[in-house]
Amino acid sequence: MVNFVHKMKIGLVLPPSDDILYLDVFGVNLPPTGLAYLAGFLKESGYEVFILDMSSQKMGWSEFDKILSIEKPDIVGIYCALTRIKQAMNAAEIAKQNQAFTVLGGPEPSINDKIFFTNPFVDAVVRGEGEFTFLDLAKHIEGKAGLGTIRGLTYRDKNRVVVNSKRPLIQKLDSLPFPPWHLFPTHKYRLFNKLSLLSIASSRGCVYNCDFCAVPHMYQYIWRGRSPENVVDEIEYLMEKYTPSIVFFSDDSFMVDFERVEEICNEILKRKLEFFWFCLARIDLSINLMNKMKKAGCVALLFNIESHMMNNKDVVEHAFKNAKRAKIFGIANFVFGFPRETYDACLEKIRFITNVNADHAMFFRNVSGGYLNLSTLTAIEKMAYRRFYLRKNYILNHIKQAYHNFKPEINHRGLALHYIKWFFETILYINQLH
Ligand code: B12
Ligand code: SF4
Repeated sequence: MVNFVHKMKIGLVLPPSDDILYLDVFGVNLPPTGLAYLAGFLKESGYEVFILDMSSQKMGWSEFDKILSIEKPDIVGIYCALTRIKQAMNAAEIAKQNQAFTVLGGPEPSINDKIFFTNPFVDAVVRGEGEFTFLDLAKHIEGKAGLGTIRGLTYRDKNRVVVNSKRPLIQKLDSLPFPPWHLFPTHKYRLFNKLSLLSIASSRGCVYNCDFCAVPHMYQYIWRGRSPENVVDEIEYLMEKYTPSIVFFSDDSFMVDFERVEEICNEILKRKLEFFWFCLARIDLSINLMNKMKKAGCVALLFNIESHMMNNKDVVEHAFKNAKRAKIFGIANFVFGFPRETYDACLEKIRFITNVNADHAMFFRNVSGGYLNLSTLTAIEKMAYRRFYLRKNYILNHIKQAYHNFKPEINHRGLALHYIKWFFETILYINQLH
């Protein structure tokens, strides 16, 4: 890859999000993984990059405007998902007023590119994987490429919107640089309000095709995994350079290939790396693999419980039971407000989750709307937190088990005690949610 310094400056922005209850309950603030890989790639390609994580820094619009007027970026790239549409549009408007070329990327613009051009301040949208499309766009701004030739780009050409052809996916994910986290406000990325947290994506895409999900469209129904060696090299780099207390695998679908997950664990164990991590998991994950993951430092598994799984309570229950046996926290993720989902169906979901013996539950709202409006969904979300967490037996059992979930060898960092303190505070917080 070319490695010389261009004069151009690129600002990458994470706008604030609408859906924040789970952040407060869990004291969690997850890093923007996609922007981090993009930043690493653009930097390595010779561009000056700065990050504005408005979400984590609780940055207001006037501060955002002020920073742009000082930094004077040539291009402002804005991440956008469902929960950040209004905010991404607002960011584009301010960036445009500061004479930058504005480009949106991330899941929502990838699947609904055209609607973003109803906003006159959006110049272009990058669909799907961002690295090479953004690089070509930067070359265009430098006068070295025409917009019409950039694959993966949708752009405004006077009064019409032009959708260029798809960009082929990156063949070797191992060749991408590791994220330059020092450009990000890493002190804000936290779990349980305290533990420092960074993320890694060991693969991209997914082989499944759930109808509500953006991932298959973003990544052309293809899954690509990095080699276990390259993944663990990045973990070593994270631990040496940034020393996070815990690492989150924020892959779209981490467990497509169970064998590769096992190889990653073997590589971690071979290199004797001692760190804690957590990831999204499939409910058919075996107890043997859970045990191996535990040995390699995994402390929590996030299971997305989709509505159809509620017909299969035994399988879901089994997954949480296995997680308990492996001494890993089993966390259930639930979304309320799918299209056609009724109030009663949401109550049924709450009953379900209080009966499958999960260690934790995280609840989200579908902010794009269905039958139920957002204020009803917010009330349901709060009710779900209360009904799940404010159960006497659950609280007592959870405390008993919590200490044993952290590997004693690395527990000298005080994780277990901190966790228990956080747990009590959380129960008190949820108790006052109405
Ligand atoms: C991990 C994850 C979570 C985690 C943590 C989120 C986090 N902050 O890390 C948890 C479990 C908490 C979560 C929760 C939710 N999530 Co989520 N999540 C993901 C997931 C699987 C991975 C994100 C990731 O880090 N990927 C790895 C990086 C490397 O990939 P990437 O982000 O896609 O980045 C690449 C490109 O998108 C592009 N790109 C990214 N940013 C930018 C910016 C610019 C300017 C450009 C040009 C390009 C670009 O380039 C990057 C590198 O190639 C995504 C799937 C996805 N791919 O987005 C869903 C996803 C983002 N989540 C989604 C949703 C809906 C939710 C929830 C609302 C609940 C739900 N499941 O319905 C909640 C609410 C979150 C919130 N309040 O914002 C949807 C968003 C749909 C949409 N149309 O926008 C996604 C796409 C999954 C889906 N089911 O469709 N999520
Ligand atoms: S398994 Fe997960 S990532 Fe894959 S299509 Fe379904 S919801 Fe999306």
